[in-house]
Amino acid sequence: MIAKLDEIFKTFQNEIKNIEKMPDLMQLKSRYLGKTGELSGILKGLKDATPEERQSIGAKSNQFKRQMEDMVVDRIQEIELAQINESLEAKRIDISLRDSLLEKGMDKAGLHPVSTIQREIEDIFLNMGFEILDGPHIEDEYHNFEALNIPEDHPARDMQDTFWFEREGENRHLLRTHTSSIQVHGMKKHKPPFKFVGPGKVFRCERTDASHEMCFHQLEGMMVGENISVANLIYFMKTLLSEIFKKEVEVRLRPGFFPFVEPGFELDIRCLICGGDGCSVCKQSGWVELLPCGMVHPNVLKHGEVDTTKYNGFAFGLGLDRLVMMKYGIDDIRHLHGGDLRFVSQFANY
Ligand code: FA5
Repeated sequence: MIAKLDEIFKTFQNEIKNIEKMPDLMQLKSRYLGKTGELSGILKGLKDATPEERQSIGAKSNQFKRQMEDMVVDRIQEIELAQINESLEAKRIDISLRDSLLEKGMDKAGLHPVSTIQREIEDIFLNMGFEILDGPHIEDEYHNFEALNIPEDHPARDMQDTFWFEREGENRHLLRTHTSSIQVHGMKKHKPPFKFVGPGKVFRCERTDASHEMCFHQLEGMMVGENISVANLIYFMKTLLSEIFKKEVEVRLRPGFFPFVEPGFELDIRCLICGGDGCSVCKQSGWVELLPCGMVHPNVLKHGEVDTTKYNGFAFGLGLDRLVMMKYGIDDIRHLHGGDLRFVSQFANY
């Protein structure tokens, strides 16, 4: 029986070496170590053996059993490692791929037109001494609404349909509906006088059409100092538009209501898609809302810990996507974010 045990162990050792796949290994394990396996067969035969034989065979078979179990565990690890290596090899990034892309003429990458215009505007404002600030996409009620003079239950909250995060209680979180929240961060960060712009994505739960997206881009601007006037605001807005369009564009200023500015204005641009005749972008009005602005409301300055007896300021919120549409004559905002490379590559300056 001892010889038989040795033989079983030897053939097990030989077989397990050649096993490459997990199901085969499990089969081998049950063939040798299972309830009806080879080792159990030996142990069952012990009933006819002498007590001494039983003891020595029992001890040896237990020792083999343990060794075989250890070998199975080791082999499992080896097979798993081989599988991981195999899949890593299959998914390996081929850094020489560029050559094949080159052959297909796909070697170029460029900026999205919204990014290009954002950078152009940042440069214009940097040259005028403004700083560039960033703010989080996920905001709380305080920064998006309350500190901007839009308390809870204020009807102005309905002007911007909001994506809320599911959580009850005070100061709930949301996806910022406008870059005006950057005003609040900026005021907390600086002592007046200061001036900054803050570009970024904003989110609104609204139905899309030729001029409305759910996720679009704004660029906020804020200037706070002594004796800032509407004339200063108009100067900066005019400089911005003439630098962007590199030509005279017709604009109109009309009263606009935003709780965080007083007085507030809507700066509209004559629709460059239809030349003012009326189209789906300007909703047949001939004008496109582009640049709401106004003098910062004292309540907002107070939230920013600005001394309102000494300082005042202006703010504006430029819609970047619509600006791109006007600049390049794009008749539907959805082209901009549809992910069609054939469309966006027309605007990339490689
Ligand atoms: C605001 O978001 C204010 N925070 C702007 C502001 C800042 C006013 C500072 C005063 C002082 P409004 O909701 O109008 O305002 O949006 C500003 C601009 O974003 C619009 O003029 C338009 O160009 C653009 N815009 C608004 N909604 C959309 C939309 N759904 N899709 C694309 N662009 C949009």
